[in-house]
Amino acid sequence: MMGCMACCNIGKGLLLALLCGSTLAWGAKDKVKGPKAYGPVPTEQQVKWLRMEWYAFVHFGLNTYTGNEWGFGDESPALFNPSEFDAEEIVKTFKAAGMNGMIYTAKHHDGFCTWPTRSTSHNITKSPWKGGKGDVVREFSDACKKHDFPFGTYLSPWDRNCGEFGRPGYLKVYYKQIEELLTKYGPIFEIWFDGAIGGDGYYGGAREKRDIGEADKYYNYAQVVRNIRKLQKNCIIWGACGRGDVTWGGSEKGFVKQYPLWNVQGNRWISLEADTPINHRGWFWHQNQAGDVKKPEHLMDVYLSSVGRGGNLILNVAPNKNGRLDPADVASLNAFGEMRRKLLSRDYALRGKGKASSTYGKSFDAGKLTDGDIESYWCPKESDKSPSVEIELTKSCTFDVVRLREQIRLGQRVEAFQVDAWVDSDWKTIIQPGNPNEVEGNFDGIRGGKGHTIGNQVLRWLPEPVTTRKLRLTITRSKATPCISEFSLLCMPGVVQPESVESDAEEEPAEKPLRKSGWKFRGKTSSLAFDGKEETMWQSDKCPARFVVDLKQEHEISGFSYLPRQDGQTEGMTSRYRVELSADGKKWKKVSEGEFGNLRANPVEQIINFSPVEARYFRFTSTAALDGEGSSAAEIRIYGK
Ligand code: FUL
Repeated sequence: MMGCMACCNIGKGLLLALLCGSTLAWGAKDKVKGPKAYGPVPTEQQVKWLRMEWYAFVHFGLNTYTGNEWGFGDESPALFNPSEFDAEEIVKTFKAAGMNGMIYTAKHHDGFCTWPTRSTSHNITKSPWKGGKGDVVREFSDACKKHDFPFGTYLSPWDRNCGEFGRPGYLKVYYKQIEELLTKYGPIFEIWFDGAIGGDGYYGGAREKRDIGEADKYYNYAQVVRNIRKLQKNCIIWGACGRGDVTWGGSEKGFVKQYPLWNVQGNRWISLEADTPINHRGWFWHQNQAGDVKKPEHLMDVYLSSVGRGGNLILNVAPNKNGRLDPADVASLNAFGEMRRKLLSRDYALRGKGKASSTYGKSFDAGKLTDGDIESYWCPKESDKSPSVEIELTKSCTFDVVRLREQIRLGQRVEAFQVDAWVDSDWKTIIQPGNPNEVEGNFDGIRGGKGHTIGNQVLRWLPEPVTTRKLRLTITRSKATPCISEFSLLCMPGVVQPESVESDAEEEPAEKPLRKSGWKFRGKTSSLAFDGKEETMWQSDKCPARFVVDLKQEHEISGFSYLPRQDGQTEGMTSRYRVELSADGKKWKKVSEGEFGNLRANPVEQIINFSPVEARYFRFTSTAALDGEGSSAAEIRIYGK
């Protein structure tokens, strides 16, 4: 097995990888044939990709300047001027935190291309930055090359700028963009095809709604995938209507939607990638995001419920208007990076002695679980229906995280496992075997979860630390003879506090939310959007729908916030709004109108600021809403003094 590992590690290309894969089923010394692959197996690229574990997402474009999450497509390229942008600095920051690559949004839904593309004039050559000679994709990809850091790109299929969007004409534009990104910037480790597939937009001035019908057909993803394989065969394809190598984890909170997790779709291996922004405000940098950064301990929960369930994690850290990462975001990233490093720094099971209920042969003996070699694996006899291994550690130790890995090159097999520890002269179960019907969703099971699937890796954080010198692993259910490559015992470190830094963003809007006192609400159930409770909400059965709040006295009003419903439903979430103010409740002044983009996938609070206006009455209109006929709001706050 060692020979195999060496050739895979140095990654000498496809031929070696194939040779390596074909010897996998053989024990090197005794030539005993191991089990054949079961079900779909990952490609060499998918294996490599899974071992990256986590990397950065970088949302940076015109939205950084407008405060939008989804630009409409009519934003001026003149806004883009990140005078202090330093790609190398950003790459170094990610690398120092322990991340293993980065993916940059070369084009988001607003259609603005941050490289000098020939496909559309809506691009960076029209921006003042570097006198129209700038190229963000070039700077990031060069910096990544210099620091030996994999570079990937996100290219939104939905393009709210292009007049041809939704028609065949757009496809030429889009295909050209894919080709440019895959031929001019060196190796791309992953290309992202976002699922947001259409709706309203600027579309060259038409300002209308465009429906593309079936996305898979419209984009002809079957052909797109074939073309990408020709241009860059090692590039991992995200999405592409299920034709890619990797698919969405299912939330934008950073967990893969459920555990047990199977990397199988039909007869193909497909991996999951969980995505989330480090800041609670959204994917792009926002002026008012300060202080809303996710804490390192929360990021650890994210890690455990993405990587720890067998997927990968892409964590977004967005540059600000100057092109620099926000110090508050970096502080949290570094602190989490340090926690992860500590967690993985020592495997207490390493070199432990394993005694298995059965083995296929010497090359697959139980010692393979603790030899620190990710390629070698323990495999019991096919006739052994409840295979187990007793592991005696080199000395007694205390741990609270158990990590297991399957040899995924032979397919995913294990459905449930159990771990016992020898404590006080008896076996004590420290991980109960999971039942396939008990599904962990959200952040469930972070501590004390059960033993379900393993796949690339599973991390189970025990309810409390265990001290022992002897453990037992039992595979209680498996679709085929299990092939387990690693059994590790780790220790969760204490929380690392982020360095105290000044965020570049402003704190909340300069003003605080107004205190509700004697307010009168006109509009059925509208008071429920002001009761401080997320679980109750304003709901109207129509859209547009509006309500009025009488604040009983004049205030200088300078903003408001909208929290969409938090109950997991999307019906009635306001996607377009209008806010008007009035001194007398009769004559209204529109102070803000716009879009709350991306609420379906990322239903976080939206904060909108505007120039202060003296007013007593506040009128909120939901002018468009998601799903169904109605409108809703979980909480609304009015800012001012
Ligand atoms: C979503 C997009 O709509 C968001 O704006 C963001 O880019 C996220 C990563 O994917 O589908």
